[in-house]
Amino acid sequence: HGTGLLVDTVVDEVAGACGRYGGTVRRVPADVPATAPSPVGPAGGPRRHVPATAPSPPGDLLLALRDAAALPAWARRLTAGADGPLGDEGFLLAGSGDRTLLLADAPAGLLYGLFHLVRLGRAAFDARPVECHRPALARRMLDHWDNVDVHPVTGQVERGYAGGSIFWRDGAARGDLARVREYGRLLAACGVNAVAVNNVNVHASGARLLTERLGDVAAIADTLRPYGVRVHLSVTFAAPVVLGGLPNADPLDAAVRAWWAAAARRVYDRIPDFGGYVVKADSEGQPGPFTYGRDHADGANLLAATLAPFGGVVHWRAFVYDHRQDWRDRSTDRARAAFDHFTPLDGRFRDNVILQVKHGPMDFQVREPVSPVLAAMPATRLAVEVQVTQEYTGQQRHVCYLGPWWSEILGFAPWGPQGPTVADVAAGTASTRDPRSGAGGGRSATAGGGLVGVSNVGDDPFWTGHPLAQANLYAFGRLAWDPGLDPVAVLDEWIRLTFPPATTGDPGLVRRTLHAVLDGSWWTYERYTAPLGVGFMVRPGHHYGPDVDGYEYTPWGTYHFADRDGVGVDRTRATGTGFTGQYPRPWSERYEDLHGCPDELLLFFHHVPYGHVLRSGRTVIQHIYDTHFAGVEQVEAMRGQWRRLAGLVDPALYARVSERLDEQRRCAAEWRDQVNSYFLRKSGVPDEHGRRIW
Ligand code: GCW
Repeated sequence: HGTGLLVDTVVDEVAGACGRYGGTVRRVPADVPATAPSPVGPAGGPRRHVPATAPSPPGDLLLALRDAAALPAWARRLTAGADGPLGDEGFLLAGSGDRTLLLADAPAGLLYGLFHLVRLGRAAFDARPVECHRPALARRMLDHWDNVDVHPVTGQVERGYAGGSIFWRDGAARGDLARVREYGRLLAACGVNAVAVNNVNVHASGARLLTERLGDVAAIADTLRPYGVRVHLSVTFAAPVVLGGLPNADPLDAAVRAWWAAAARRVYDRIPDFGGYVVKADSEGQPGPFTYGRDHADGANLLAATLAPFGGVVHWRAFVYDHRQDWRDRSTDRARAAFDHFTPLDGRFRDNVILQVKHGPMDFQVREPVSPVLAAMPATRLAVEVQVTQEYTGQQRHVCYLGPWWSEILGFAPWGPQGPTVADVAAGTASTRDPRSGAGGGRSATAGGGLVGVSNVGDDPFWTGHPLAQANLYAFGRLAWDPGLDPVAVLDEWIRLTFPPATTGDPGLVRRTLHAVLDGSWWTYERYTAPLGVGFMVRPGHHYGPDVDGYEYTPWGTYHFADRDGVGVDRTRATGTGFTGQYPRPWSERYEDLHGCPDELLLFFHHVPYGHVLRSGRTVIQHIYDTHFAGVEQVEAMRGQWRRLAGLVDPALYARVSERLDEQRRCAAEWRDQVNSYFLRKSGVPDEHGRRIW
């Protein structure tokens, strides 16, 4: 029942699926007489129009909008008592064994429900009591770091490892809207409902998407809309100057305000459901309010005020730090920067400003503590930003399933195990607490900002370069919908949806092998790269492969401070940068305490001698050697496991993964040998097991 683009999408999807299995689809519009022919014919399988009162044969699946028409008696019986609201995107599922019912209050709910049925497969038609599903996070968004022009340093897609952009090529829209439509379908199947279509580093052509190239954005929005995906745009804070010819972009200047207000009106004329802006301001050289002596709240509120009448939001990024620091200056700590800049502004942002906070205080490393900003701004809408694109986790040449990492982040409880989690903060359901005193209680926070991921998709035939990196895209959407899901179960869904079971031989082999390769791959990557949370040690610029001292004497604020005696960054209050004090209790105490600090973060918080004994009982230096040898062995094992799938999966996919696993093995060995040799040479401490170190 019902009308509109989204309903048409659902009908198309159902028709396509039923057509494949020889089923039939009947569309019963509530808004046309029961005997009239269906006004909108879905593409796909066979269908006929029948009166709404026709009896449903066994095996039926009924999809309906709850307020569109009276439900048949059997459906009313199945859902008796379940009449709480489902929201814009939620759905209800119930089944008697021979009839299955999917209900939603809005068309997007039907779409998500339908993809849920697809995940269930045959089990969708089992008898089941009423289940209600609603997303935990309202906005589940992917940011594309896609440039419109090919940028001389960062290329078509900044930190993109999957070919070119699906939206832009060589300074213009690609116009491949069929691909964009497929992308919308993919996003809806994962649960993603928003995308920003251009890089947060806004270069000249990207800036013009807001004005003369708005038509290109509108075409993408039109194509994604049927899948419930809203489009957002990264804008430059200097737009009034670079696009509008104004002398300045001061957020308190009346002409600047008028310029942004007119820009917003033009955007909403073309794209009535436009999501809003993403802004990287005063960060890594991007323009911002600091130029005019204003702060981030002034800047964000200016834009937010112009979007508010139309229901848009501003995603203002908290990734602000001094990228020109003097490496000799030990008092400046990049990890502190976001907290120091933003927490004094808590309570000053408008309701439609979302502060978008990277999950860790540094920069998407394989291991970091959770950003303390997430526990320190109770009066601000906060979004958590993760990196689906694998800039620091193997660049989609290495297998690295990030579901377990995101799950750990979202489940982290900054106020201790009884308190709210990071997912609660992103959902807006965390209670407010004073982060420094750790005192509990308080009113419920404002609406949350959701989860944002930097996209890992490009025009590659497998979408993500490494075919197995698709699992990260899928897990991102699923964990944004329900952060409590088990990441291995999510991976299992992806495997079952992506790889049909073998029809001959061992039917479980493909699934078991993919689990063996992917389940622990994040920990494997961690083992052969930078140890114990210290981070970086990557080749500057492109960030691929090892370079232990690559960033050590640079202005970027990412140091490990290894010398002949020890390694790590002292971020304690007692003797270091005081960063541990940005956390509420109990973490401020645990991180401060050399013996309480979790091993995996030890070198993030402490500078220790090589002989320091970890909670695991091993010394730091022996841990470094052992994990680096083990990491490479695990990659070798992954390669062996994968080889068992020759002939069992698509040959092109098999070849692509095989070639990447070879590269992962090569690169992991390079990491092992450079890291181990570096620390052997610095410390002079031999490996207890006498293994070869260069
Ligand atoms: O991790 C760093 C990347 C930059 C990126 C920046 C950011 C878009 O190396 O490429 O710029 O973060 O998040 O803004």
